[in-house]
Amino acid sequence: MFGTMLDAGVLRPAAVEVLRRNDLGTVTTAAPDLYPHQWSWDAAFVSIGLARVDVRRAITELRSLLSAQWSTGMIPHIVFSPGAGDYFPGPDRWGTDDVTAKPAGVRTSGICQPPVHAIALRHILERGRENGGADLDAAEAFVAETLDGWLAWHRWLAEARDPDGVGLVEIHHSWESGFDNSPRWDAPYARITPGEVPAFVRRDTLHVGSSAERPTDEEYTRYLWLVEQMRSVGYDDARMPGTVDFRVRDVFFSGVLAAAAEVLAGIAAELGRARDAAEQRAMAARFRAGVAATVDPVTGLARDYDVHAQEWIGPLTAAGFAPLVAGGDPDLLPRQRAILLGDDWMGHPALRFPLPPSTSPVSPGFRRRTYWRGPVWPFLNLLLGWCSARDSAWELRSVLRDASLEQLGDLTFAEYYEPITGEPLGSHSQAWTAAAALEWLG
Ligand code: 2M8
Repeated sequence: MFGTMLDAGVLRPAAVEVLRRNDLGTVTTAAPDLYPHQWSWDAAFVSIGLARVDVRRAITELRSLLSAQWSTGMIPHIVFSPGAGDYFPGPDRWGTDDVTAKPAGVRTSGICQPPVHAIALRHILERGRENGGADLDAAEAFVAETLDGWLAWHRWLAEARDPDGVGLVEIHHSWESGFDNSPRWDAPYARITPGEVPAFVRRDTLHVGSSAERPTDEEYTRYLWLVEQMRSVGYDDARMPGTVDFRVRDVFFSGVLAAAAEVLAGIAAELGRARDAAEQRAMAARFRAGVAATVDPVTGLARDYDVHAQEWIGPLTAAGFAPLVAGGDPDLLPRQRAILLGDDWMGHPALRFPLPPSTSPVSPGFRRRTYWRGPVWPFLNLLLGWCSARDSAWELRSVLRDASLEQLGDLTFAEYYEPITGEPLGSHSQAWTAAAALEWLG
């Protein structure tokens, strides 16, 4: 049995210490050895946790990320820190150095991740307002200074990745989803025959207890093939859809955009930017509707769509709860909450803690120890908790909070947890896990 009773007096300082040890000065590494650079959506969650401890350091985290924003509006999924530890694929493999849209002087990947940043911005503003004084001034100044950057990010997603206005964001690599090797991506990847991929040596498997916790070499070959394809067209937005073998409308990513656009609309309105606020509100409505339209009437879960195959994607994963993230629909949301709390998910009798596994335990694709194929991800529970509070779904929020705090009481701050035994897996001292603990403690 893993997991201990909550002792906030121990959990909080331990979480603060994890963020301190991952702190490179102006960026926080996603994890000390496995991920020694700044990741886009990790940075947003990290700043939520940091804001509970040090509002100005939280601001610095987002400011650093935004300084790597491409002129297109895209926020890259990795910002490499010079001199930090080895990670594969590193900047040379991404080959973005000559991309003119990338700001000079930073090295980044060439893809993006879900846009949780405006939600983090809102948290920073709230903490600044609670604390008052210099924190309030810094938070308000930061929001005013960066609003245009966050707006440009959302606009790029809406325009470059949903040019037909379907209300779903198209991704070109499963790393863009953040759910890297989820069973969601098995069918699209199975249809890809990788071309020539330069030889590679993985480093990720060196930093986990067992390589079975990570994606396979076959999966990595496909991941790297897509990088070769995108690189061959210089990451040019206009040429990507005609080039890449992976084109999927990602329902969870789209749900995040809907939620974030609504939040950014509120922030823009507070700054007196009525036109931008209206634009973000319309964007939120468009992506909420796009997400709702994917729901499978039989399972009640939202689905991704494979553009090349022109097929819905079936496996029962946590991404199916994208409507709970997107918010809005008064009929759909209670039904989704009942499913989430039910026996196929959080209420499954075998679970160590009532927390949603990344893949349903009743799904044939469920793998208890393998990364995005089954383990429980603490940062995702925090996101679902925030959405529940936003929608006054207090029962769901309280189950998520109590169980999360109990899980995190093991003080490993693991990247993910085995759902049945509660064993910590992947990297330990993962920054966004520590941040989730701080935010749950409040
Ligand atoms: C994982 O992804 C990276 C590639 O981006 C990897 O496996 O090397 C995912 O869990 C992703 O969602 C996360 O942002 C990243 C850093 O924590 O690790």
